[in-house]
Amino acid sequence: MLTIYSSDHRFHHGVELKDGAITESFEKPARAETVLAQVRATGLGEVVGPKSYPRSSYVGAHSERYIEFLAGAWGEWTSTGRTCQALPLVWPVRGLPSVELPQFIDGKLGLFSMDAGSPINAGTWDAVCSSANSALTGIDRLSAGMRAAFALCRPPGHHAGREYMGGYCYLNNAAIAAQRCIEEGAKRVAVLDVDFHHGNGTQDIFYDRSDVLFVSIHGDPAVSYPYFSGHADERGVGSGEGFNLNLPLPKGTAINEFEVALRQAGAAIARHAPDALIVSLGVDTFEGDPISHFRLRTADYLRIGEMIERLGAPTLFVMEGGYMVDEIGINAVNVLLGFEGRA
Ligand code: Q9C
Ligand code: ZN
Repeated sequence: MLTIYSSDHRFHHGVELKDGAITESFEKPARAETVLAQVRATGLGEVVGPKSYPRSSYVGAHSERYIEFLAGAWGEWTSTGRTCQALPLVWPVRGLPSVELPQFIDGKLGLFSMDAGSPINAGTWDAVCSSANSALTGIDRLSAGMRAAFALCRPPGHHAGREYMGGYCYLNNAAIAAQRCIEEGAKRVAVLDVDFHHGNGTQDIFYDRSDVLFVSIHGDPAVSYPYFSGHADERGVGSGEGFNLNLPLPKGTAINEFEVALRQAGAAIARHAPDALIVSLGVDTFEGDPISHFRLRTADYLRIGEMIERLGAPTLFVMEGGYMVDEIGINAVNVLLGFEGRA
C-alpha cells in the first residue's frame, strides 16, 4: 500500500493544558515518526511526499474566513509581542449575544476553536498544510484507480469542524479529501471514523448532506471527550438526515464489542454504496493509550483491517489519533496489513 508522508509535520509541536498544568502535548512529532518507521520495517509499500495544493482546496470542507484565520494566526499573535504558543481562552458559548468576527486575534482564537487543545506556533500552518495535502494526494491516487492508500497525516484532523479547530486538529484532512472526491465527480463517499474520540468535526462538516455518509465508533460522550457531540441520536439534518451514524461504546470496550459496532458500521456503508471510503484511522482505542479507555490489543488491528477490506470500496486511510508512541506504529500499520491480507 502506498504511504503519503511529509516530514514538514515536525514544524508543529504543541503544548497541552493537562490537569491545570502546561506540558508537552501528547500529539507530538514522534508519533508520525514511529508510524513511518513501522511502514518501512514491514515493507508496506512505497512512501511518497504530498503534492502541493492551493489554499482553496481546503474551502468547501471549511469556510474561507476560517482558512484565512489559521494561515494568519501566528503572525497576528506575534505582532502583539507575544512569543509563546497561541491558545484561545474565551469562547462564544450559549447565551453570549455576539458571534461577529472580532478584530483582535484573542477573540478570533475563541471564535474559531472548540477548546484549548490546538495551540498554534510558528510552524503550525506549514505542518497543517502538509497534513491536508497528504490526504488530498491520497484521494487523487484513488481517483486515478488505486485500490487503497495511507495518508500518514500529522497533525490529525477529525475534531476540526467547518469553522473551528480543537482536540489537536486544525484542518479536517479526511473531510477535505472527501470533499475533493465529490468535486471530482464521485456521487457518494463514506467516512468511517474508528478513532477512540468522536469525529465531531467531520460530523459537523457533512451533517446536512446526503452525499457523504459519516459513521463513527467511539467512546460514549457521556464520559469521553469531546462530550458535546457523538450521541447515537445525532442522525443528520435536512437532506442529511439518516446519513450520520454514531456508535458510542462504553469504557473498557474490547475487540468483541468493537467488532459488533464495526459490522453495524459496515452494513450502513454497504447500503450507501460509496465510490470511495475514507477511514479516519485513530489507534487510541489501544489498551495502553494514555488518554483513552478502550481495550483493543495489537492483533485486533489486523482484524479491523480485514473487515474494512471486505467492504470492497477504494479506501483512503487517514491517520488520526493514538498516543502510546511506542505502539502506535505497530497498531496503525496492522490495520493496513490486515487490509492487504498480510495478517
Ligand atoms: N485528558 C485526537 O485523538 N484532550 N484528539 C482530552 C484528556 C483532547 C484527541 C482530555 C483529546 C483530543 C485526534
Ligand atoms: Zn482520538
